[in-house]
Amino acid sequence: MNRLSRLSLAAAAGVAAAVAPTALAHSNQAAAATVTVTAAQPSEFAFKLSTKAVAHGAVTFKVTNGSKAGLPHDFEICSLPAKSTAAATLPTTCGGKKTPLLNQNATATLKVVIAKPGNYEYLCTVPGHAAGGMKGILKVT
Ligand SMILES: [Cu+2]
Repeated sequence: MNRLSRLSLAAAAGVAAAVAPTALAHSNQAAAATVTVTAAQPSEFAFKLSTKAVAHGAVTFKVTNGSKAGLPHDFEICSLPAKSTAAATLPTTCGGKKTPLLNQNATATLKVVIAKPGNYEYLCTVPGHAAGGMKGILKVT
């Protein structure tokens, strides 16, 4: 449980619906960060993110499989900060929260809470894909 205790990544779809009454519309809370993710762009075994850094807290990933080859992909955000950000050292698997496997042009929304700043790896869990380049780092400040 230590892995989970250092960072809580919570699937928050249900929570968000439950705590979003109109009374909060004028609260001072920072808006949740949204990151648009396109899998398989600019090349088949890569991800394109709309930003490389977000503030810690609630983060929503809007993921689309932009594969031109028709391959399924998914998107996982790892629960623990990476030990190193050097691409060659990034693991090809991790514990975290992920989208369902997405077919070509399919989309999914992944809502997580990243409690602590750090450099968090993301990857595709399809065997061989992360090793082929479908991984990277999101900086959480
Ligand atoms: Cu993939």
